[in-house]
Parts: sequence; C-alpha cells; structure tokens
Amino acid sequence: MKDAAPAAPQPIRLEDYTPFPWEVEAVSLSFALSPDATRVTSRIRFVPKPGAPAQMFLHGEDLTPISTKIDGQDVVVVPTEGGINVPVPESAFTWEAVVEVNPAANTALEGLYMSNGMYCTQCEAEGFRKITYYPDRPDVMAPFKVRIESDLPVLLSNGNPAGAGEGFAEWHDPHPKPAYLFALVAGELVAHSDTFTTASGASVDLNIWVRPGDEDKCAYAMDALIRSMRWDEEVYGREYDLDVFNIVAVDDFNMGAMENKGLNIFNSKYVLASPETATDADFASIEAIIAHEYFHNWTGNRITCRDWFQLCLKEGLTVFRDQQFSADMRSAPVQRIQDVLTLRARQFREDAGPLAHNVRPESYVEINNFYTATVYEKGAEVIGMLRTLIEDDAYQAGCTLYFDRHDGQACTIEDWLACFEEVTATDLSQFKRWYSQAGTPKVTARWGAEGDEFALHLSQEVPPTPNQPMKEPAVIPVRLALYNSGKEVVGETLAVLDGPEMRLSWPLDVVGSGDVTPSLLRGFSAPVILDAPTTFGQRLALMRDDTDPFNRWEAGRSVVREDLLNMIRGQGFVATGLLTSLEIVLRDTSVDPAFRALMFALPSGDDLAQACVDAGMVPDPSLIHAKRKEMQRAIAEAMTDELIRQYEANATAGPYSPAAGPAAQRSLRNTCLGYLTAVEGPVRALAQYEAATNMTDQMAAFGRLVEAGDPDIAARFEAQWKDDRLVMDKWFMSQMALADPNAAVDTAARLTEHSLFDYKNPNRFRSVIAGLTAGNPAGFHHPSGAGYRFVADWLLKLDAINPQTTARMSTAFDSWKRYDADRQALMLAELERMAAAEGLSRDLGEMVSRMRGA
Ligand code: B3K
Ligand code: ZN
Repeated sequence: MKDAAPAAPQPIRLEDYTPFPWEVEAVSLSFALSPDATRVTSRIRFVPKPGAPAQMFLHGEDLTPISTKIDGQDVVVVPTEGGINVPVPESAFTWEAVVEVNPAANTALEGLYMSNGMYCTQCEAEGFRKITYYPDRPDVMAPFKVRIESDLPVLLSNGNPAGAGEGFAEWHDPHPKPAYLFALVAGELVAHSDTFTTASGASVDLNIWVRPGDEDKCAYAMDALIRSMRWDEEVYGREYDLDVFNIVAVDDFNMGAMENKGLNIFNSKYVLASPETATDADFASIEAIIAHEYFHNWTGNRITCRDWFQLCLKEGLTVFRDQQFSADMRSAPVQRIQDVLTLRARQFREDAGPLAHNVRPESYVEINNFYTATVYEKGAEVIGMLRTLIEDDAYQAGCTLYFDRHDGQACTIEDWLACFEEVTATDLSQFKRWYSQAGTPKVTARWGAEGDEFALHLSQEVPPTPNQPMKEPAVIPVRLALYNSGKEVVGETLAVLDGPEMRLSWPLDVVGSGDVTPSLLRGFSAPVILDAPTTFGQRLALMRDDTDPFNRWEAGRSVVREDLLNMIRGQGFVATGLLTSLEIVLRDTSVDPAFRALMFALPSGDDLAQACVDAGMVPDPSLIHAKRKEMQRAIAEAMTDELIRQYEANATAGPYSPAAGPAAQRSLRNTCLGYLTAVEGPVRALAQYEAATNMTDQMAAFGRLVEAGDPDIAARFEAQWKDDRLVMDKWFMSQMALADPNAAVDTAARLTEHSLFDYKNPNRFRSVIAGLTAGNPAGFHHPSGAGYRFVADWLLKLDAINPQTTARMSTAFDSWKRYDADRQALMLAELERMAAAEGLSRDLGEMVSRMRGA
C-alpha cells in the first residue's frame, strides 16, 4: 500500500450544505508573535443549537497543538482529515486552545506569514484554519477580540483599537464576522493618514500603512478611498461603521487585495503610486481596487456568503459596484469598453474551454480555484442585466431591501433575488438560470422586409459545457436601435429574448426602405456572442454614426477583426474603407482621446486565436502575430501625418495628473507612438524616453525600444529603477511580453536567471511567466513546445511552495483544444506531466485534471 497514489480529494457539493450546529457567541484571540513559533491562544464561546451532536469538528491545518481545554479542563481531541473532532458538552461551553504556527516558513502566503520582516495574514477562503482551530466556514459569524504581543511598533487587527501599551495592542471588532475576514498585521510601518466624516457625522480615522520610504506614494490611494466612501453613501446609502479604517500594503501577496473588516490588506502594486513610478493604468487599477475592497464592507462583510458556492453574491455584486464607481469617476463609455475587453479576454475564454463553470458552481475540490472571471466578471454582468431588466428605481429599492433585511447574515443567491422579486412583484426563476448554466449564450440576429414591415428575428442557443450537455433558454436583455443611411430611425428600445426565438417588427414607413441596419446589444447589454449579418459597409457606417459609444467602438472592432481574419486566411490586405473610417475617428477631436485610442487598439493575439476558432480555422499564433504587425504598419502608413499631428496635439502640459482627462491624452499619444514607431523606427520613442517625466510615457517608450531591439535600453532602465520593486516588475513583464516570439523562451530563461528574479514573490513570478503565457502568445505557443515546457517546469517548482498562485497561472494551458494536433499533443503532454508529478498540490491537481477533461 505504501506506493499507492493518494486518494483523489473528494469534491465539496452545494447540495450537501448543512448549518453548523453551534452558535459562536464570542471569540477572543491572543498572539505572541515570533517568526518561527508564534503562539496563538483562542477562547471561543459556543452555544449549541437544538439537536447539536456530542462531538464538534473544528478545522485546523499545519498547527502544533500545545493545549486544548473545555471550560478550563483539558480535553482530548481526535485529529482527523483537515482538523480535529472534539467531544463537547450539551450546553454552552468555552473552548480554549493554545497552538503554535510558523509564519517564517509559510511560503504559501495563506494564514499568518511574513513579508519583508512584517507579519500579515490572508484568510479567505480557508486560511484561518492555519492560525487556530475554528469552524472555518463563512456562515459562522462572531464578534472578535484580539490581543497582539510583539516588540514591533505597529500592531493591527480588525475593528476598533481597544488598548495598547509597551509590547502589546488590543482590538475589538463588534460586528459579527466570519473567520475569513480576520486579519492581523505587525511591522515597522508608517502611516499616511486622513479623516472622513460620514453622512451621519461620525469621524473615521483613515490610515494607509506602508514600509518607511513609501509614505509619499499613498496620496492617490487615500484620495480614491475617500471618494469611494462618499460614493457608497450617495449611490447605495451605505455608511462606514467603525472608528478606523486601515489599509496595509504588502509586497508578497497572492492576489490584488483583501477586504478584511476594518483592515484591508493590499498587494503594494494596488496602493503605491507616484507619477514617476506608476502608469495611468496603475492609477486606474488602484482606484478600482481600493473601491472594490471598501465596497465589500457592505457587500461581503456585513452581508456575507452562507457557503463558498455563493461567492458571486459578494464578488459579482462588488465588481458591479466598482465598475459603476469607475464609470462615475471617469468616462462611462470608456469604462464599459474596458470592462467588456476584460470580460471577453478572460471570461469568454474560460467559458469556451474545459474550465467552464457556473457563476454559482455546484462543486469544487479547492475553493481558491473558483475566484474566477466567471464568478467575478460574469457575476457582475448578471447584476447589470438584472438592473437593465427591472430598471434603476427597482434595482435601488431591491438593494435597500437586501441591506435592511440581511444585515449581519450569511446569505444565498436566493436571498438576493427574493428582494428583487418582492419589489418588482415578478418571478425571476428563469433569470436565475444565469447562475446555474455555464457557457456563453450565442444570439443570432436576422432581419429584412416582410410585407409592409421590417422584421428582426432574434434567437438564442447556450452551448454545451463540461457536465452540462443541455441548456434552457436564458433571459437576454438586448438594447437596440435601428439606423437607415446614417440616421437613427428607431430610437433605443429594450427587447427581452427569453425564449428560443422572437420576432420584432416595425412598419416599413417608419424605418424606411433600403439599407436598414440594427445596432444590437448596445452598451453590451448581455454577456453573449452576437452573430449578425451586418455587412462590412454597414459596420463602417455604425462606426461613424452610432450614437451608442459602445457599439460605435464594437463596429470598428468587428471590422478590424474580420479584416485581420481575412489576412490570416491569406486573402487580403487592410481594407481601404477601414483605413478611411479609422482616420475619421482619429481626426475627430470632439471625441474623447481615450475612446479614440481604444478604437486603434488592435485585438490581442489571444482574441484573434479565438476568432479563428469561431470562424472554423485552426489558429497559428505566429501567423496571427505577423498579421497584427502587418495591419499596424498598414494603418501607420496610411495616416502617418495625422498620427504625428495627434501625437503632438496630445502632449500634456504642466505637472502630471492621473485624472481621466490627461490620462486619456497620454493614452492616445502613446497609441500614436506605437504606430509611428512602425514606420519611423525608434527615433521618436527614444526622444520620448529621454524626455519622459512620468512612468506612463517612459514605459510606453521603453516598450517600443524593446520591440525595436535597442541594445542598451534594458540596462538603462534597470540602472535607474533597480531599487524599486514595482517598477522592476514592469521591466520584467515588458521585456517578456515584447520579446521576439522566436526568442521568447530564451528571454524568459535569461530573465529568470536575473539576480532580481525571485520566484517566491508572486508579482515577480507573474511578470515573467504571465508575461510569456498571456503577454507573448506567439512565444508561448512556439511550435517547438519549448514555451510549454518552460512554463510547466516553473509551475511545478512554484507548486511546492505556493499552490494558490500556481493553480491560477496554470490556466495558460486551458486553451489547448484550440490548436493544431502537434500543439495539442505538446500541451497535453505538459498537463499530463504536471498531473503525474509527485506531491502535486490539491490546487494544481484539480486544475490540471479539469483542463485534461478527466
Ligand atoms: N475577496 C478577495 C479574494 C480572495 C481570494 C482568495 N483566493 C479579494 C476580493 O475579491 O476583493
Ligand atoms: Zn472582491
């Protein structure tokens, strides 16, 4: 038996949910911090619910037990899979445990760990069980008291400060919370502070804690926090509820940030920013993530999830809220286009492959593998569709009812939907299919004159996905308008496609005869794939005339994509009509420069690979790369003078501001620089590099110089920035993403040998490895298979120390079925090699097995 493979971990299922048989009345924790032997003492008051059994299961992992007691008496616990069984009395009792943990040895960055000499925690989803024994499930909510003992100067936990003295601090969080929201930080930190007065007049101390030297990079995050707090009061009527709100920036972090109650912990990448070190895109991400974590205070913390299957209840809603916030702070159309670009790049890809799953999954092996684009981004789209269908007043009323009714509870999607059913007196059971059917619905549109009517036929089909061969029709809101010869002849209206098909019609004397063009799915009103017979010419017309900015962009995008597909088929060259239309957009100074820049952003290599598949072709990443370059050059040649004019006209004067206006100008200017470099060579980029006073302009120029093969630029950049971790991440990432695909694996190898490459730091690991897999698809998919081997080697190496980040990055292999037989075999061989590796984590094991289709 010794050699038998360990049994495959059993999946957890939604249908098996049972409530925890005890209430937790109060939790008190005491930490004596020490890098390799931190002592954690817990005192927990349990009150049995009717029918509670005589034995209680508590989660616990990697804990060294010192003592366990019930009501002051030693109790013998029985270790079992993932925790302990404890014999317990029939009435209320106090559990006391002393355990030791080793933060210095914790490279998985889950539980209590160390980053640059600082203690910090990450408990979502199931990290608290690595701190002490506990019913580590989100439906167990309790108030927490925490005492921290350490010589370090700054000692933080959730809630309000409750006392401090020489070598200790105490915290009290009065709001009942699940253990996944617990947090502790201790270190030599300095604060950037401010205050906020809530709508009802309470004063809140705000602090952003960072390492000494970083305090001058916190102003933007603080500003974003204050704007988020005000916005949530104004738009959702939600006020903050503690005396302090602390944010801590940490260099070693598995994801973006974490919404721990009153003590958000952030990847430093999403806090620290100065004009010299952060790009406009960084500033926008900081604003969005600060808002996202803050908004979780109501959607996630005060109202949390009953179980992890309900993750989209907090994540989909909170993403929707942060997208609304960013749209209000910046340009709403630009925000929508960017959100849809992300949705298509990540969620549509996920939905089209072996990892497709419901917005509310029904089973999992490792819950960390379900913090996905489907749960987050499609989850947000579902909220957006709900709002479109019931309209804003009912949406607001439903949200208010949800907050009133469920404050302090752990809820389900059913609880959420019931609030909207109640305020609208409608049945949302069919709409609910969005939560239980995976796959991106396809909507087909056909139209034409029928008698004296113009008829529009819409039909839908939800494709089969793993374990879901058959689907029922979804409820699809389709915003639309009709155009005839550049004029809107039917203004925007909402069609709700809730059956397999529907017919809409208008009298011909209203729409007129001739070239009637529907503008469909305006604002991207549903996360679907649209198949419409709009001709090339009609799309060019919409690109000029559509009053819906999203569809204006979409029309241009689809023409570019179609043209590129033709070029990939070897059938063509860049259409003159497209070039003319693009130049009209470029010249149109009445249009937001950020929007014009987006019109000029070519579809990514990955987007085109999927477009090939959709068009029945086998994608060749090298060919796609070459044709993208060819189109870029053709556009640059066709309108060089106008590109130069716009490059010059969009220079921003005065000191740097991260606001949307000047950022939009830089985005158009740097887009122009990309095209111009294709025809002029690197002279302009070099001049910009020399003159740059902000990272946006420096980075854009750096990228062009790397592409042009400038032999000195990498060393120059490194000499200037070697001491700044976040800037050096960009240096690694940019060289990787922009390397010549034929030399990409050599570049990756060289970068991973650099003295500043540290695979234990997730940001640095991602810079190179995702720089290859996502940033340089033609390099990753090199026909030799070297890219696949290189990445699998690194994933196996990282898996031994940090399964969570490894599993997330393994999704680079999820598209293997798209490619030719040789590439498929090479990718599958790497998936199989990983599956067979000794000591594979549960995280990576589950991902690899789903990707193989096992
Ligand atoms: N809730 C966290 C994500 C936790 C991920 C755990 N693997 C951040 C967020 O969505 O705001
Ligand atoms: Zn979130």
